[in-house]
Formats: sequence, C-alpha cells, structure tokens
Amino acid sequence: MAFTRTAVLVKPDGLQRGLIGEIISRFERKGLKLVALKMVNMTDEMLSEWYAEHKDKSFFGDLKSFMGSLPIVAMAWEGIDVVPVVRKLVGTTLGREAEAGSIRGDFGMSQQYNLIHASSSESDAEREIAIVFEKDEVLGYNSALDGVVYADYER
Ligand code: 3AN
Repeated sequence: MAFTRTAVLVKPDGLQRGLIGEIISRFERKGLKLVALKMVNMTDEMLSEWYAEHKDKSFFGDLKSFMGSLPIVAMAWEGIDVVPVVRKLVGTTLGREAEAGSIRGDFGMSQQYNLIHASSSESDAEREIAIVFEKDEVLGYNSALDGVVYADYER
C-alpha cells in the first residue's frame, strides 16, 4: 500500500485558541508521521493560489483576510490513505455540526473559524505542500513506530 502525504494548516483561530499542541497530538496518537512543520504568514498571493477553487465565492475575500491576519502553522503528515484519515479526524466544515470526537466537533462552533485546514485530495495535497514548503523542508525518514502502527503486509 502506498504512503501518501497531506497538508494541514492550523488557522489563526487555532493559534489564538492555543490548540496547536492538541491538534499535533491527535495526529501523532493516530499513528501518522510528521514530515514538515513551520509557522507562516500567508500572503495574499499564497492564499489566492491555496483557495483557487473558492475564488468566485462570496466569502473569498473574508476568508483570505482572516487567513492572512495572523501566522498559521503549516504541516505535512504521511501515512496510508492519509488524506481521508485526516479529513475524518478534522470533521466537517461547520463546527456546530461536526461529529463529536473530531477536532472541529470537539473545539469549534463556526464555519469560517473552523480551526484547521486539511487537503481534500492527493493532488490538492501535493499542490498545497508546494505552496508553503520548499522541497528540502519536507523530510522523509524511517519512523520507529512504522513497525507497530502497520502490519508488515500493509507497508
Ligand atoms: P473544508 O475546509 O472543510 O475543506 P471548504 O474547502 O469548503 O471546507 O472551505 C474552505 C474554507 O472556507 C473553510 N475551511 C472555511 O474556513 C471557509 N468557508 C467555507 N464555506 C464558508 C462560508 N459559507 N462562509 C464563510 N467561510 C466559509
């Protein structure tokens, strides 16, 4: 089975709420591998590229100014089927409706202030990772945990 990568951003509200450690901890405990991590001030140009699919939506301007208002914490995580696994841990967009047990379901009430972004497909993940990270900032390595998180036949 193939190991793939996904991009995660802890948004300005997640930073203000002091949830960075909690979010990282949930992914670590799930058995995912952290392969890139940094704080970034997202520029308008980066955000226009990041949210290109929403460029005609009424909330596009608001979304960009919110995301550019404070630093975000950008990460790349690796694992088998990591894109859908992380989406499930994050929960649906609107915090008030998100499943209890998910990050948005446990900590959020809002649609725009929904704490976290997670890639929605493998191609989006690669596109998004390239927006915030240089190639040499994404670090592959052998994790001692791989052998206990996955059975041999899965790797
Ligand atoms: P998700 O982050 O769950 O993939 P998307 O891709 O539909 O959700 O939306 C991207 C971001 O745009 C959301 N995380 C949220 O911050 C914001 N957003 C989505 N829909 C709305 C809306 N109707 N009003 C304001 N902000 C929105």
